[in-house]
This record gives sequence, structure tokens and C-alpha cells, in this order.
Amino acid sequence: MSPSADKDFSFPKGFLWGAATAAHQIEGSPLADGAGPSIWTRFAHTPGMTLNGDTGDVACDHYRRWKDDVRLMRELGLQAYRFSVSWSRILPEGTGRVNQAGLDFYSRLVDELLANDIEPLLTLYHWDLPAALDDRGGWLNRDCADWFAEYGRVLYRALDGRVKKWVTLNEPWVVTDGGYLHGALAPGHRSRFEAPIASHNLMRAHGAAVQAYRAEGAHEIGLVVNIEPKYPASDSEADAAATRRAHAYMNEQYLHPALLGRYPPELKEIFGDAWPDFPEEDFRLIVQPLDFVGINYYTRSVTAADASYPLKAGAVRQPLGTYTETGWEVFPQGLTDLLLWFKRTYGDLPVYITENGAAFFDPAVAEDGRVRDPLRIDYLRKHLSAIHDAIAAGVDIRGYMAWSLLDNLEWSLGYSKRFGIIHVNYGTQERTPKDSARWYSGIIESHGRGL
Ligand code: LGS
Repeated sequence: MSPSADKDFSFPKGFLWGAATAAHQIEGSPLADGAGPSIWTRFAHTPGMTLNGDTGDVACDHYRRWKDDVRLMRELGLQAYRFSVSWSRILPEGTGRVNQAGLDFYSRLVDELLANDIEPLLTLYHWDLPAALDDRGGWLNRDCADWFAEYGRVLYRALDGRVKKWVTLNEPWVVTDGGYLHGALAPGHRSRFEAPIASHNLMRAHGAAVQAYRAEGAHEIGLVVNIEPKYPASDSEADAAATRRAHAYMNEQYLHPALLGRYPPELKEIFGDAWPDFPEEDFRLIVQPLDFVGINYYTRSVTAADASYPLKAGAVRQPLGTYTETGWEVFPQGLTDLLLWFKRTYGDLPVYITENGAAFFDPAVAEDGRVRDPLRIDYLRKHLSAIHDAIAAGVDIRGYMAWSLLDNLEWSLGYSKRFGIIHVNYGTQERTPKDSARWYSGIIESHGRGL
């Protein structure tokens, strides 16, 4: 039975339907037109850091094919497009000299989106720090708050008004957990001592960029976090405590300081002597009024106590669960639970679902030109239904961005995982909308009633 059988799907007026990407994952040509290298260009070119040595040198060649990609968006009827700007295209050294050619690329993209009635949602930072700033300590250097505000200011001055929805950071949790604690993502550090400092500085940078926006911009700015509900694997005390730690670490570590001006107490327990006492005045910078929060949702975790470092909590695989190609459980109810938790904890802030989607093994493009991806359709449908449940329960959700518009470079996993609703042939760069894209197009046209 389809989830729509007993529901009347009406989404709020003005609910925005779109899709998302990020610069390093789609653009290619990372050093074109005067751009400086980012930590991802450097990391991917370091032997052994990415699957098959895959780099973003070509990716989806969006840097040259952007016009065709906007046309595809238009054909699908997308109302919004979330993308990120590559900081080192704009400021090749991270601060100081502005590279006009880099700015022009995004300016043209924004104009093309607007000419096609597609609302741009611009993310300032989706993980590709200028390498020149990493050489100065990257997110471990407290000056990063000033660097980030300076970069933001350049873009606000150039694009605010044409861009009305701004995002400071994408997923600070992943930046820190992957980049500074476990080392699977750029810049590849593994340090329990660095992680809390990088996190805290990311949040200071977020605060400084929002402050700068209030001085320069006249529209909306928010923060995007990846959060996932944590459910205890058993009713033991140990699992309950592990679940509490995992929840604080992933779900509250960034939202608490940004919205409440403090960290959850569990972080000190988790990091022990590596958790610094941060100066009180930092929180006044971090806690800025936001116009919205963006939530990226992919999966849940069933949590049990274990010996892992430093959380002492791990995810337990569900024998009867359904898993995607990245090994993440499909659990739409978790999105409803999470949205209700968000409202209970942080109040009535507008929310966008800024990413949601799945990598599945897609068949090749068939002779009839179709890519049959029923599992992705099922995934998207169930999650949209879960969002609808949260809206019906009073959560102020303003839009949905499918991850991703295109198959693209999945960071350290290279080109091995395909999240796109549009198939990309990496040999020819040919784009083919998958069945899920056509389905999503119909959902947009009916404003969700087709669910
Ligand atoms: O491509 C990234 C997508 C794919 O899955 C995107 O750039 C990121 O913003 C985002 O992190 N993305 C993503 N996240 C899923 C994280 C699920 C982690 C589950 C781990 C369970 C073991």
C-alpha cells in the first residue's frame, strides 16, 4: 500500500521544492580562472585519501555546464536550488584579494536561476576551506571567525537581493568529526584535542558571518546541520547513557550553542580533559538570531554502549532494517521524530529540509533512455510523507531540497555512490533524469498531492 492511501497531502502555501548540490562535488575545474586550491583539492590529491584516488578535478563539469544544468532544473520544474560557493574561487588566499572571475561565475549562475524562476539557496561553506587558510591553522585558528565574515561580506555585497536565502555552514558536525577527529575527510586530522576547538571555532565563524550579514544583507540567513535521532538498543542503563551521549554529540553540539548559547553538559563527559573551558564572551558571538535552520536527514541510529573512542557508543545494525548503498538504514519515521524534537527543544523556528536522499545501486541507462530507480522513489516518497506528518503536528517546515540534483563526487567515497535524481555518465558527462526525477517533478507540479 502506498503511504498516500489514507492521507490528504496538502503542503503549506509557498512550500519550496528543490534539489541540492555542493561546489566540490559537482563543479570540477577547481583551479580555473584564478581560483586557489581548497583543502579538498589537496586532500584528494594525497595518495590513499579517497576511494580509487578519485578527485574533484572534473566531477560533473558543472563549472562549464552550469547553463545546461539550470535548464534541466527548469525542465523538472524545480522551484529552488541549493548550491555552495567555493571560497577559494572568490578569495584564492582565503582572505584579502578578491578574484573577480570566481565571483562572476556564481553571479552568472544566480542570474540564470532567477531567469528560470528558480530561487537560489546559497551555502557559504560546504567543506572546501581554502588551502591557504589551512596553512594558517584552518578551523583551529581563532582568526577563522574574521576570515569567514570577510568572505561572507564579499558575497553578501555582490549577491544579496538576488540571493535571499543564505546558509553559513553545512554540517559543522561532519567537518569536525570527519576532518579533525576521525580523519576520513579533509584536512584528515585525528585528534580528540583538536575536535572541540575546531567545532567551537566553526560556531564562532558562523556567528561572525551572521553578524556581518545583518550589517550588509536584508534577507534570510541560517545554519544547516545534519542530525539523526538516536534510539537506545536496549532498556539497559548503559545503552540509555550511550544514547544520551550520542544525541548530545551529534544533535545538540551545534544547535545548542547557535540557538541556546551553551553546550550540552555531555560534551565535557565525552571529551574529558580535551574539552576546553571556552570564554563566556564567545557564546555571545555564537548565539545570533537566525531566520531558519536547515536540517539534513538521511538515517537514524540505534545506539548501544561500546568501547569506541571517544563517544563510547556505537550504532547497532538492524537485522530487519532496509539499508541504502552507503549502509545507512532507511527510517522515515526518524525524520518526523526529529522534527518534533527540534520544535520541542528550540521552539518555532522555520525549518528547511536542506538535504534528504539516498544512494542506491542504479541500473544503467536503458535503451529507452530511462534509469529505473524505484528504491529512490520509495525513499523520497516516505520521507516526504514523514515531513508532512511533522507539518501536520505543527512544525514550521518551509521547503525540501532533494540530495542530490546530480550523481556526484561523494567526498572520500569518490564516484562510487550515486545520490542523484539525475544520472551522470562520467565518461561523456551526459545527464539522464532518472525515474525518481520524473516522479519528483510530478510531486512538485501537484504541490505534494501526488504523494
Ligand atoms: O554528499 C553528502 C551527503 C551524502 O550523505 C553531502 O555533501 C553532505 O552534506 C551530507 O553529509 N551527505 C550525506 N550524509 C549522510 C550522513 C549519514 C551518516 C550515517 C552514518 C551511519 C553509520
